[in-house]
Amino acid sequence: MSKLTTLHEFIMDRQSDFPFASGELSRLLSDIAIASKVVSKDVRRAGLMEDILGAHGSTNIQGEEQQNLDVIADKAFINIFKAGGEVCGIASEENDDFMPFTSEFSKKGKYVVLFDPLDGSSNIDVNVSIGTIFSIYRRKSEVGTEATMEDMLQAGDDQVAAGYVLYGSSTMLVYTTGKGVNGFTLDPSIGEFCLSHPDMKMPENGRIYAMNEGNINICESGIKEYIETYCQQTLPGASRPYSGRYIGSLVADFHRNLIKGGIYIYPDTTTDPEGKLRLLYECNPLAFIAEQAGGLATNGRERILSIKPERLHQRVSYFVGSKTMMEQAMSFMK
Ligand code: AHM
Ligand code: MG
Repeated sequence: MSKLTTLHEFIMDRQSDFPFASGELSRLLSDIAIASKVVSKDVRRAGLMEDILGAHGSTNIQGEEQQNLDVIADKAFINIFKAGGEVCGIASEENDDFMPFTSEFSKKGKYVVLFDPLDGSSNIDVNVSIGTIFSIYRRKSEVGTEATMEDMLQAGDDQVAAGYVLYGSSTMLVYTTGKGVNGFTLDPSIGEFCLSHPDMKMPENGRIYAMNEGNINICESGIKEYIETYCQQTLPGASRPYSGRYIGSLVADFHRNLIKGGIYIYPDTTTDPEGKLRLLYECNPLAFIAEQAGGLATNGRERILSIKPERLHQRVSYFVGSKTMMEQAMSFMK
């Protein structure tokens, strides 16, 4: 049996990909892996612990009810970023404002992290896959000072790394630093993420579409036309229409489509006129991974990664998936 490559070994091997790298990004990625193991441990015993499941009794900036696990995950990541010294500030889906770290130690950090600590909150209490999504940028402000809003509002194209952790049938960490996408599975017996999915590529075409179809009549009519034309017909050469699969956890829907090929659609609707998903915490990191794996991500018209963010909690219409399916879907957008 060949020796497994641990995430830590892999990160160290790849450090030389970055000229003049001083190891901070490597340490930051390792810190993310550690925090995600802490969260994974809590997710795995959630049903047994009263203080882990259920509502926290608070709402976040978007007016959504926070779950205990949202808050636990948020704290786990923030604590490790504060302790690590590579990060000068963060922005999280669960916090109203961005958080500059005020210690002299953290002010020397070169990076900011924007993240959704626990995506798919509505699935926590029903034992369905959930995840963490993160996005790393080099700061714009001067090292040694406090992080600024400008550090946070960078276009997705400026990401230096992005990834997600999926707490599914196993716990997986998938990330990119702009040189391909690699996936690691947590081996609980040794407590290590091990390389299980090297150089991930999204199939160029697929047969799975993921959308909350309850919204089909309150979104742009082109989406209904695309789904009726391509997804719900038996196309020439096929034996049946595409399969509709919607988990309601973006990370899980995205991960399945990354492996099997597919398209995920969350458009703006009359009730959510800007869309539901957040550009900075959800859409940009997964768009970076999708493009690195050969897929596409748009808001229906333009590349997600080219959008210059204006607000921290900005929402966008989101289409992400296999290249051919994305091109077909985009051709229906007026
Ligand atoms: P969350 O970050 O509060 O969990 O919201 C994001 C989630 C996505 O994971 C998922 O794809 C979507 O919201 C589901 O929304 P809906 O229930 O409207 O289909
Ligand atoms: Mg989310």
